[in-house]
This record gives sequence, C-alpha cells and structure tokens, in this order.
Amino acid sequence: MRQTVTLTLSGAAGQIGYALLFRVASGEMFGPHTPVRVRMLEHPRAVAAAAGVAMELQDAASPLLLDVDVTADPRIGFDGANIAILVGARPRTAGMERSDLLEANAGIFGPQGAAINDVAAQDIRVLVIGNPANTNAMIAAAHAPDVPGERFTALTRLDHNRALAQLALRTGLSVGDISRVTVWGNHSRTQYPDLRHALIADMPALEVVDRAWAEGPFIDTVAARGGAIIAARGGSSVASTVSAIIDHGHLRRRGVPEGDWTSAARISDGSYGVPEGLVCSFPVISVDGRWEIVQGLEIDAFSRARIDASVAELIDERDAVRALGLL
Ligand code: NAX
Repeated sequence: MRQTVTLTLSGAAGQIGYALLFRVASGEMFGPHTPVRVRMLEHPRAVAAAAGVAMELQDAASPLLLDVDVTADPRIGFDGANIAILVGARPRTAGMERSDLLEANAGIFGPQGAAINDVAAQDIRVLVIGNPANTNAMIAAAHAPDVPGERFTALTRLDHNRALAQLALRTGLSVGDISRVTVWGNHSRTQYPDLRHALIADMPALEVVDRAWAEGPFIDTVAARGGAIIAARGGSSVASTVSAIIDHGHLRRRGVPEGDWTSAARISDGSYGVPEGLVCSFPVISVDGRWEIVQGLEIDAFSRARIDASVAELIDERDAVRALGLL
C-alpha cells in the first residue's frame, strides 16, 4: 500500500460529487493501491443528502476507503487535505446579475481558500470545478497566501477532451493519434481551443483538417459543447466532467506523455502576455507534480486575438470581484 491520500470534495452531494466518489472508491482516481480518506464538504442544507451519499460509499465496501466524513465547516473539511476538489458553487439563477454571481461565489471560495491555507496538508493541491471556475480558483488562491499559487488550478481538461473528441470525429482517427491541442483562456464560451500546434498522426493538424473548420465550427462546437449537452440531456455534463477530473489528476501525478501537453487553468506568470495573477488556461506539462506552462509556442494574429478576447473576460471578472472588495 502507498501513502494514504486525504481528499476533500466540496459539493459532494451534487451530481458530480455522486459520480466522482465511486470512482475514488474503485481506485480509478488515485490508483488501486492508495488508501483514501474522504472528507465531504457541503452546504448546510445538503449535509443530510451528503450523509446519504456517504452511506452508499461505505456500502461500496472498498478496501481503499479508510473513512468518510461529512461536514459543512471548511475548517473541518480541509483539515489535513492533500487534494481538494472544489465542485460546490452558487449557480446562476433567473434574474441574477453577474456581480451577484461573483459575489456569492467569492463568499464561498474566499473562506474555503482561507481554511485551506490554515488547515490543509503541506502538499495540498486544489482543483476548482465550480463555475466561474477560473475566477473562483483565483479568489481561493488569494485567500491562501501561504500556499504556492501554482497549486490552485481550474479544470479545463474537459474542454481539452472535447477538442480531442471533435478532432477524432472529424478525421476518423483515434484520440490516441492526436497531441498538442491547447485550450486557452476562460472555461466559458470565450475559450480558445487551438489546433495551431496540434499533431494528428505526427502531421500538423492544419495539414489534415481544413483551416476554415479549425477556425470556425471546431472552436464553436467545443466552446458550446456544455450547452449542447444541457439541451440534449436536460442536465449539465457529469460523467465526462468526472473523467476529465481523473485525467487531470493522473497527468499531474504521472506526467504528460513525452512530446505532448494538456490544458489546465493556472495562475499566470505573465506567459503569452496573460496578465500575472489571472487564472487562465494554458498548455501545461507536469514537472515533479507542478503544472508548468509550455513556453515558446508561436502565437499568430488569429490566436492572439482569440486569446486576448478570453483574457479580456477574465480581466473583467477579476475587476468586478475587486470592485466588490472581495479580492
Ligand atoms: P449540483 O448542483 O448537482 O451540485 C452542486 C453541489 O454543491 C450541491 O450539492 C450544493 O449543495 C453544493 N454547494 C453549494 N454551495 C456550497 C458550499 N458553499 N460548500 C459546499 N458545497 C456547496 O451541480 P454539479 O452538476 O455537481 O456541478 C457543480 C459545478 O460544476 C457547477 O458550478 C457547474 O457549473 C460546474 N461545472 C464545471 C465544469 C468544468 O469543466 N469546469 C463542467 C461541468 C460543470 O458544469
């Protein structure tokens, strides 16, 4: 048996939490030999539901599951956490202004960041799923001054996987033949799935698929995929999100295959002209468990405009949170 992992999952009674926890119990998340302690963090109104999920998790009778706790208190929930997956967020409801949404989420992610700072394990890694994921990750990081900023990421591997899937469907090849796809920017409709550096069966992607498709329908389909799934199944992506969370974790711990990279939103160090401090999706590789931005990619005028448009949205979100005095 390897060292144990303490996983704190916020929003654990929700759809993603319900799907994710059983893949943790089966060993898919941390491997078949890693015992896991699960801390379920929920809003007080959903603690009873979370307790029901905890009962089911116990009934999975997994030898990997050391123990399962449920709490509404972030200071208890993040105590000793090695991995925090922050799914619980305030969704936008009818009539809600964007500033109300940002304020409500800052009220969740600020205190959670502060609790992570004070009580999590030294090696804590934080992955934010709850939307607006990039800005929520930025807020959490800002409230955890003792935790290195690069430990906070927001999930864009789902967008990356969606881009791989579209390219595989278009070419009739396998996703295993595709590398070096990048998703830049915000996890929102402004994101930029970029094929400029992608390879398909070792050929430049833009020599395999036509440029007009890569610059139009491809981007639109990937960026609108979440909405298309809601329209088709009457609910947001759940199982594919969980797969992407697992991919993100595996790629960080085991490393990205040689010559490839993945996408993750992490705090910008100014790379590619993205203002420092914004949490932006970049091409990344994992070096000793740290996400490092792939450097030196050529950015042409088309890419520049697309990246800038998504970064402008991130700046807007940051400024709105600042104006509310929450950052
Ligand atoms: P659900 O509404 O099923 O679950 C959310 C859970 O969070 C609920 O159980 C709720 O009680 C809990 N919660 C609310 N406030 C909380 C707080 N302060 N502390 C702890 N828990 C709290 O939503 P679900 O389908 O699980 O999705 C959750 C979030 O993921 C949403 O914000 C959604 O927008 C986001 N997504 C992000 C994706 C990404 O790629 N980054 C893709 C999928 C998903 O849409």
